[in-house]
Amino acid sequence: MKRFPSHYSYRHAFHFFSYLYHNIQDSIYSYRQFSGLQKIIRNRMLATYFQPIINLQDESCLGYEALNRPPSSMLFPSTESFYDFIGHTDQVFEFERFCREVSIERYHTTVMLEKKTKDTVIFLNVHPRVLLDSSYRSGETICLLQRYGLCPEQVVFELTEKQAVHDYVEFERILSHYRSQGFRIAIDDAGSGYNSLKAIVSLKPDFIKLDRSLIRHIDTQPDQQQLIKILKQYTAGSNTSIIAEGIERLEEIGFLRNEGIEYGQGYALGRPVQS
Ligand SMILES: [Ca+2]
Repeated sequence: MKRFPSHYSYRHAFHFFSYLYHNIQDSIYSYRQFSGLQKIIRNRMLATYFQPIINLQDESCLGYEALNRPPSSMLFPSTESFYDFIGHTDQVFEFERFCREVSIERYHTTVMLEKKTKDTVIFLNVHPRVLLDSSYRSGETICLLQRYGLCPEQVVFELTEKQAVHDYVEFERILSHYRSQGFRIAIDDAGSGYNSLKAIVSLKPDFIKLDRSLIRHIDTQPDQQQLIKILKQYTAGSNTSIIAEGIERLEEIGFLRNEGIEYGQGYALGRPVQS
């Protein structure tokens, strides 16, 4: 029988223990992140910001997107890492329910009471999988809205294409259930991934939120301008409105307004304000 030289065995053992060590370290870190997430939910430690969505044609305010951010910590160095982590756990529903509650409750206090507006719309970021959950569907959301004097017509669910939808026929069926109750749908981050065109064609959303990467410096970028013109043509005569995200310069507002784009969001129109 062939014997390997002893240095091979040592090296092999070293790699194995190193592999084991890193796996254990990863598991401990994941466990700490998981405990951190539960603590955030338990103690309602999310900060909610509201960013206005403005009608570019008449400068009125359509509504506000609720943005929920975790406290900064070593466990979650960025908001993206926090949301990525949740997507890999079984806490997605639990977290979404929590987010929906704090967003609506704080929208009532910050926007409706403080700004004394009753008819603006709240845009809620929702994981597509959550809409399939029966308890989300069973009228829980409507009870929550009634408690704060809101109606379903004032709620837009933002579905990001970053979380893939596989069965569009089934998904469309679920969405029509929400729509029949008055809720509206937006495709979020459109243009930043692979599925946005498919989602736009299949789901016929009420709003298309164009990703900031398509809007930045649009006043000087002919390729981006061409894309916006095509999308505007596509939505003309339909019930779909376009919201341009990430507007940071007045020149961008000018271009989009001239093209007839209905709505915009971004620092040049209003920064997110903490509730
Ligand atoms: Ca969004």
